[in-house]
Amino acid sequence: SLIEQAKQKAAFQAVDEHVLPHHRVIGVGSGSTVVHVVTRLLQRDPALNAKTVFVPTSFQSRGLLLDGGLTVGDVEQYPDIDVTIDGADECDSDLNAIKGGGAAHLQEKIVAEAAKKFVIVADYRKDSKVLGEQWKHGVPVEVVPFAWTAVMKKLQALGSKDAKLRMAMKKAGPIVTDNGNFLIDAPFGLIHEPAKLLKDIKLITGVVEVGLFCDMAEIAYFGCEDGSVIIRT
Ligand code: DER
Repeated sequence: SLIEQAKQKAAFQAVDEHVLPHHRVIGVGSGSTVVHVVTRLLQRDPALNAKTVFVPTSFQSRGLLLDGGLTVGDVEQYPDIDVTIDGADECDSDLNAIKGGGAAHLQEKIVAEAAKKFVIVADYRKDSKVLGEQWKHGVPVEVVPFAWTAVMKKLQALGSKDAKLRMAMKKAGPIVTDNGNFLIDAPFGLIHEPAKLLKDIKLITGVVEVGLFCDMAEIAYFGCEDGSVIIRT
């Protein structure tokens, strides 16, 4: 599809330009765009990959790396990551991002922060001026399960309309993250001050992590319908 081709173009160019031969520890995000990141990594010289440790951010990304025969390590053992590449649900013009569409934003944020450089790869649907323009599912908020109704009330008090506990599709009841927590998707309309909203949500008791990545990404690659790639820094 045009969207998959756009994701692939962005992912391939980002890997080619930011995963360098001297790098030894690479963080790998979660979701569908990073599938193309791993595909490109597997096209590198096997001798280079043999000297490299890849740090996943979910069972999904761990599975991609293991299926590719790549060496997997965790951020506990490898706290100094050369570069982390990950997708996003939406970016604004300052490269603040909404993440967590794939329910993986806690480990993703930890692995992104541990990296010297954080690179976003996405298709054109994620390229916005202001957060909330295109992504209508709200800010993903990972919460301690028994606190979810208390957190929900505080999110509504912060101005979120129609916040919802994320329900599973092929499992009865709510989604449970790789970390054993629940997720609330909290819409806030257009988010003109993402850093302030991040702080306000993070301070709610029972919140584990918030799917707002502010002032973290150094560069973003957006694959376009016509096969071109827009690069924003
Ligand atoms: O859940 C996540 O944070 C993913 O990285 C998500 O933001 C991007 O997923 P996609 O590449 O499948 O759109």
